[in-house]
Amino acid sequence: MRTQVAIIGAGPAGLLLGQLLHLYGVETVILERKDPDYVLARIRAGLLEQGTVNLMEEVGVAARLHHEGLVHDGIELAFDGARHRIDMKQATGGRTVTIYGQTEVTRDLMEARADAGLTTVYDADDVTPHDFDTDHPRVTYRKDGVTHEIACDFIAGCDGFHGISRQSVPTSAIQTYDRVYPFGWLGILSETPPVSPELIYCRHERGFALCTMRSTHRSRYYLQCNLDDHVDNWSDDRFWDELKRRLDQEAVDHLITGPSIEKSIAPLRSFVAEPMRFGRMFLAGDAAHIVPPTGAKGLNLAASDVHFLSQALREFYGEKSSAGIDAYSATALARVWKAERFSWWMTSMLHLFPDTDAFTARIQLAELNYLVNSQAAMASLSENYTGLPY
Ligand code: RFL
Ligand code: PHB
Repeated sequence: MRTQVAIIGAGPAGLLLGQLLHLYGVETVILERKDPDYVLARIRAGLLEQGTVNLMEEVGVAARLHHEGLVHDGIELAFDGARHRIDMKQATGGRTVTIYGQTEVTRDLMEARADAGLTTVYDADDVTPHDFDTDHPRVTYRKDGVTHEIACDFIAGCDGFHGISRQSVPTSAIQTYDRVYPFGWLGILSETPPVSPELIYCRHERGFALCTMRSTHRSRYYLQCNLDDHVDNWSDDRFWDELKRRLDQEAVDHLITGPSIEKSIAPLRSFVAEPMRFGRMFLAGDAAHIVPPTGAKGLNLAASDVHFLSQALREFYGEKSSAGIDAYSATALARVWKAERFSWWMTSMLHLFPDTDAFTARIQLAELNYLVNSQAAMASLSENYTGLPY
């Protein structure tokens, strides 16, 4: 088989790249290790920047997003027993974010790809990129015990943090930067109305908590937990009790609890691999970088990466110019590092660290107090949270 761009991974990065390239008349094949149901069952991100929404519009899959997504103008920060609203729309001159689950983004993109008759190989084993340091890269994979090969012009490694693409690069050609945080997030999904119409980010002496949602009748709550903790230690009752301890009284009074329909623990880390291009292979999304979820940037960075990459490839095929692909890594990384900084900052300000002594706790509170009382600080948070320009 031959294609122009072989995409490894059918997560949001790979699927969105596939639709953008299709729009620009570039052929793709996507190779995915898991089956479609597994990909759709991963409960992850929920908050989309305007730029991500725009890309969904560009590829013609935003109808359901506009119908079911919830547009949010602000967020709330809770600390010291009180809540403070940040009006991001006002602070940024009109920018907002949209609540729409990653599962729904993925579903819409998958359906569009199927409708367009584009090839996605699910359950592809041992996917391996080859010869990307030459003009004739290839990808091999096994399906039902038979080995296949795809010859291509380029490989897009959209296979997430544990994918094969980044691991195929010689260690001498790649530089990585990371920070592992000494805690995780325990998340639950419940078929209950959200406690408040907007997200509440809560700093508390017992640890961080976040109240978010998927719709007007489905809520998602997170609690900072120990890294060695396990979901089996957390009955629903224990989860709700701990959440109530961390929220302000008004929120506790409004909280509607119910049985969880999903419960999981995610570790938090910051990670960047440089560069994001190796000859004729590009990395995009979690394959190249990870952010702690506190800034809600992971999925949105995957979207901005594939925007830059699709523009570069469009230029390559349309105008026979390599300028875009030569600039891809630097262009993408400039935006990535700003989101890394923002996500690290939000995480540092809101979580309890093992070395959070009385002084550090006071500094965290002073920073939050400054933030909610300074137009300049709120504008800075808001422009980062709603998404820096592409
Ligand atoms: P994905 O989603 O991991 O998809 C990669 C795909 O590649 C496949 N794959 C392979 N395929 C073939 N061969 C191999 N060897 C392969 N290895 C892997 C995988 O099966 C998978 O289908 O990466 P992608 O596309 O880059 O998308 C990134 C996002 O999923 C991620 O950044 C976000 O979920 C992060 N995130 C959030 N991001 C936001 O923008 N807003 C949020 O509100 C937000 N909340 C979150 C989050 C992540 C969380 N967790 C669980 C880490 C909340 C949480 C709790
Ligand atoms: C989510 O809705 O899952 C979500 C929202 C905002 C975050 C992280 C996760 O910062």
